[in-house]
Amino acid sequence: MGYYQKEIETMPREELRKLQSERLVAQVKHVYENVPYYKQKMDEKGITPDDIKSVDDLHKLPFISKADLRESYPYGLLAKPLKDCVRIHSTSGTTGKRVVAFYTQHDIDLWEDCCARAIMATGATKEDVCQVCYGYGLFTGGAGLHGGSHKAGCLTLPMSSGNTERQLQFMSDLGTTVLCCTPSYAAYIAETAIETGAINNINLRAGIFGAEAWTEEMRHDIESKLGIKAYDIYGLTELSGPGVAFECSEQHGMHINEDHFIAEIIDPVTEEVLPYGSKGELVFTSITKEAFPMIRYRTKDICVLNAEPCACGRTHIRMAKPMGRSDDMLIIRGVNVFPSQIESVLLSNGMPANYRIIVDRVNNTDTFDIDVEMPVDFMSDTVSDIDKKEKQLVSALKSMLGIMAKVHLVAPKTITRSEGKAVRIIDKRNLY
Ligand code: DLL
Repeated sequence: MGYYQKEIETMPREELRKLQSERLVAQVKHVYENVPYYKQKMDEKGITPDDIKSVDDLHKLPFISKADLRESYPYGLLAKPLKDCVRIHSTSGTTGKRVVAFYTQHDIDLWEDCCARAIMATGATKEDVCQVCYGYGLFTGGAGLHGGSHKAGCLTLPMSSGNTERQLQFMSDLGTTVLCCTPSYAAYIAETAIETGAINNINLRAGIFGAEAWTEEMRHDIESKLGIKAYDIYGLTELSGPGVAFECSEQHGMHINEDHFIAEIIDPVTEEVLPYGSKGELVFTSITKEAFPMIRYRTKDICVLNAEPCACGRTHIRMAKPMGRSDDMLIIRGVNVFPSQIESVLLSNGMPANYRIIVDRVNNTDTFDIDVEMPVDFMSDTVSDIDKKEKQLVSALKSMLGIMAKVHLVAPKTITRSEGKAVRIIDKRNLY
């Protein structure tokens, strides 16, 4: 359904591999000749561009990490003269130096192609009205989906995030059919639409939600509240932005735009490359970027790759929903906890996706509290009913995580809503 670049998206695997190999060889030569930082890393490993003849040689190349990006900030990884660049974007990181990514016009063009593929995979055509409520500015979400929407020929509403009632007003007045925003903002929009009755005046058909980890339970919740099909989209600033991978109508993993990016899964500790189907850290190599190429970039996203054929006909491999970044993984009393596991338990127990995880350390022991907003109909419950419901959640969480959390059901509307990427963790242990 809805191909944008069908001959590429359905290219036979052998042909795709050949294309990847040609592009990889050229990309490696490009960085070796134009980026002293890459040259030095390759020299240290005793690798020259002549050693890279095809995708089979990818494993010989050194990795690059966020620390390398920070060390070389701002121009150290630039592979084109600054005068040939037309745009920068930057990560939303809150710690350390930001990462700044550079784009030539060619880079923007290819990035927008990737986003157009994602939009058209929802079945969108020129008849659609696409409302972009990702943030515009340094964040890549707004600009990426905006450019993709133009290429797909949709009528584009460049709303940016925030002012939810105005979003709903435009959605209803202009007949928006495709909504692009973070899943947490989509949940907020759905909540407001239901409360204000705006839900009865909107005509949404699909949503393209990404930029943060979200669960299948959250997908079903948003789909049923807004009456749409919700598609996942993945990407990161370092690689251009959204559109590195996107879901098709099968909604079973995101197709990686493999004509632009080669994906690997590695063991984050040993750095060994793992076979498809294994869980590990996602690593990407860009093969078409001019200004800011990434060779074996360690994303820190924990994920699984799937090379099984997809019923949609696309031949590009799929990545599962990332569980979250290894950075977001909490280690509580020695146990690994991902916020997405908590979200999954809460939603499958009928709770809304409004929660906050608070971790602290008292007398050398981790404390683990979860504030969860109760649905409005709980407000008439007795204290002992609420107590019982909290205990049920504690027990469901214990079976998923293996450790006890204290659950506090709090009044509706007491947890701040997110208009961009949700901040759900307060880890006070980091303060000591
Ligand atoms: O979040 C780009 C983007 C914008 C993607 C809009 C999708 C839609 P950054 O701010 O650099 O870029 O953050 C990248 O966000 O490494 C993941 O940890 C996380 N992330 C992005 N998409 C998803 C997703 C944009 N669909 C980081 N599921 C990545 C889970 C995601 N995590």
